[in-house]
Amino acid sequence: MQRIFCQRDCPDACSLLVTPEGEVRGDPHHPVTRGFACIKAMNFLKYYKSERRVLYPHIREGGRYKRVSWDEAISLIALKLRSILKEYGPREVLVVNYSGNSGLLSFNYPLRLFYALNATVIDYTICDEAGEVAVSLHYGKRYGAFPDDMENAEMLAIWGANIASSSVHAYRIAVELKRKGVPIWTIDPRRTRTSLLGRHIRPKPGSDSVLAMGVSWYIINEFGVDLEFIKRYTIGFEAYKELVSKFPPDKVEAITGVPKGEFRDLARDYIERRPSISYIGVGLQKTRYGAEAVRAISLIPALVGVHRGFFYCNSVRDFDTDYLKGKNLGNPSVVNMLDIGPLLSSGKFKFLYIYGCNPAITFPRSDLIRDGLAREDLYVVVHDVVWSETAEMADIVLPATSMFEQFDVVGSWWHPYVGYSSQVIEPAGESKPNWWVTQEIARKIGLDVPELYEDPIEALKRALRSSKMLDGGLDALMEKGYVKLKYPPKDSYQTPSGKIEFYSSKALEMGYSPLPNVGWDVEVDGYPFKLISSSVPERTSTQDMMPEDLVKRDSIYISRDDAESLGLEEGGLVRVTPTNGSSIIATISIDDNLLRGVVWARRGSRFIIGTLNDLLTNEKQKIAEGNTLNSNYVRIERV
Ligand SMILES: Nc1nc2c(c(=O)[nH]1)N[C@H]1C(S)=C(S)[C@@H](COP(=O)(O)OP(=O)(O)OC[C@H]3O[C@@H](n4cnc5c(=O)[nH]c(N)nc54)[C@H](O)[C@@H]3O)O[C@H]1N2
Ligand SMILES: Nc1nc2c(c(=O)[nH]1)N[C@H]1C(S)=C(S)[C@@H](COP(=O)(O)OP(=O)(O)OC[C@H]3O[C@@H](n4cnc5c(=O)[nH]c(N)nc54)[C@H](O)[C@@H]3O)O[C@H]1N2
Ligand SMILES: [Mo]
Repeated sequence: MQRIFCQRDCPDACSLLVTPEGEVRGDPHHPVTRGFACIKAMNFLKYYKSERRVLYPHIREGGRYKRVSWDEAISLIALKLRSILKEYGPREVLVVNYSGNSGLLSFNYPLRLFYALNATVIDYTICDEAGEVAVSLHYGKRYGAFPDDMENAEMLAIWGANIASSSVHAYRIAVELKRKGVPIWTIDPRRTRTSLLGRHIRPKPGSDSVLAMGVSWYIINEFGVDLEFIKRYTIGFEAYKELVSKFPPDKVEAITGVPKGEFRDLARDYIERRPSISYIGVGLQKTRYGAEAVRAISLIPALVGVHRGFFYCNSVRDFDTDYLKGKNLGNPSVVNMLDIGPLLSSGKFKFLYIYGCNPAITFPRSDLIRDGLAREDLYVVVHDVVWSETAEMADIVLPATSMFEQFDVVGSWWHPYVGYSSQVIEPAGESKPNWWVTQEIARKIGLDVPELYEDPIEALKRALRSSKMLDGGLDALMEKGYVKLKYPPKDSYQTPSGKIEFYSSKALEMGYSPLPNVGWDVEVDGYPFKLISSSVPERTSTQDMMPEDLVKRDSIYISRDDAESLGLEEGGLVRVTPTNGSSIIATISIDDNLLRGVVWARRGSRFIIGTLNDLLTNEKQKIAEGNTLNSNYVRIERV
């Protein structure tokens, strides 16, 4: 049996076996995959063989796509690129990439070309980055609990994550814990499969930093903190205590909508059931005060004396990704990816290269992204595995190999294993890996920079060679398949004081509040519904959609009470209008898992008219200019 490591942007980063019959199985020997794969993986090979595959390079001519050879495609790209560089300068060349393939090589290597050109690259703010910065303010490095810590937890509190969908191997651990009688809490405005595992707290979306204050209030004022731990491992507790005192239970109840008895019980479990783990999801972080909520939740374990008793993102690694990206090759301009829609639609940029990303659906103001992609004076090249919504608007579409058809090094942002993924299937059609395409473009425009042509295995070797976390570098990975990284111990804190900083000196230095800046989303007059969205088990973001799925349209989900008060029935048509001036038309679905005042849609939704992300703004959080995809309010009317 042959093995690959899944290159989807998912915490589980599974080891997948391909049977001689062409079936995908979870590797029984991998310590986290443990013999089972998600529903997406079971369908991968079918998906990659579907009609959606891009098999050959295509150029758009008179509104239709025409197959061309790689040489023609690359020559045309080089011609365009050269003339745009000459006429408008390198900053007008933009590269957009993100989470299509999270392999080290696939993600990073193509950027070398754009660094060398001094073009414009993006700042990756659309997912979890703000929360990562948040954790680092108090803890130094961002790592927290690993799967085995979760397995040994006496209590699990899952904040703003639906792991039954987004991390099925974490979900399995949670199921095992439940079986052992370990209390499981889920903090999510929606009822989900995850929340059915135990007790469910349903805050108003966007109010988690306040809820974390409420939990901390009970720990500090009623159940008692671990003073020994606080003295030995933290600084700034007095200031933190004062902040928490501003959020007594009644106030927290009023803001979050959660009865105080509920978060009091949660607080008691935090103190009585140690070690506990707070699993902090990306969902709650995608709000105006999302990173602040991550700060406040991550500090609860410090009150009760558990070293790094949280999980948010463990992807901190000492690999030289700057080398893989070619950061030393130039000094590109950087724009926040949340701003791409407004920038493109206002005429900015003349050449756009997109790989591993589907911004026509996934970026906020996706309506403006599509307006931009349609511009006559913008040349758009898309390298993708399938005919994505973005590819369908490109001037040139290039075929990419799937994760089974290329090699790469794959890490996880949850577990500590890194794997070497081999090519196990012949590339479909004329598809090529990401690194190959930008090498060819560089060659055609005649760039005299050796790093642009470096053998990708050599590049990986160099990027891994100085790692202290990975023993033996790429050679060890290739020989063993996967290696467990050595993370620093849980009780080492890489802050200026060497302790957990309740009061963060680094935050002060960066212009942020040294204590969590507790806040919450407030309803906008005339827009009574909060719109949130999240992952679903059968797709990763916009991937895994079969041709027959694409014909269907998604719905907007609403609570039964709200539907009744608006006179809406299942399947009825509505117009949804956000504060940003756009609007969409969709069918409505009644969902008993929703709170009043909250509407939900699947990530990547495409409606009868418009898409989900047309409804979002590009407003940013203060911390790391992170996204606020879950902080939007809308109006809903029958049509
Ligand atoms: N099957 C599948 N797995 C995936 C993905 C996928 O698309 N499909 N995507 C991957 C990626 S890129 C990511 S980033 C992760 C994301 O996975 P998660 O971390 O689980 O995050 P989300 O799916 O965004 O949202 C999870 C939950 O947050 C809740 N939520 C929304 N707003 C709030 C709030 O203000 N407070 C609280 N407490 N909860 C809130 C939603 O109701 C939802 O149930 O999953 C990864 N795994
Ligand atoms: N409303 C709303 N919007 C969201 C979110 C949300 O929760 N709600 N979540 C946000 C989050 S967390 C994320 S991570 C982003 C994800 O947004 P994107 O980064 O756009 O991710 P995908 O939708 O998976 O699209 C990736 C594309 O890469 C292609 N691809 C896959 N593998 C390869 C490869 O090896 N090479 C090349 N060249 N292409 C490849 C896929 O076919 C697909 O078309 O979406 C964000 N958008
Ligand atoms: Mo993400």
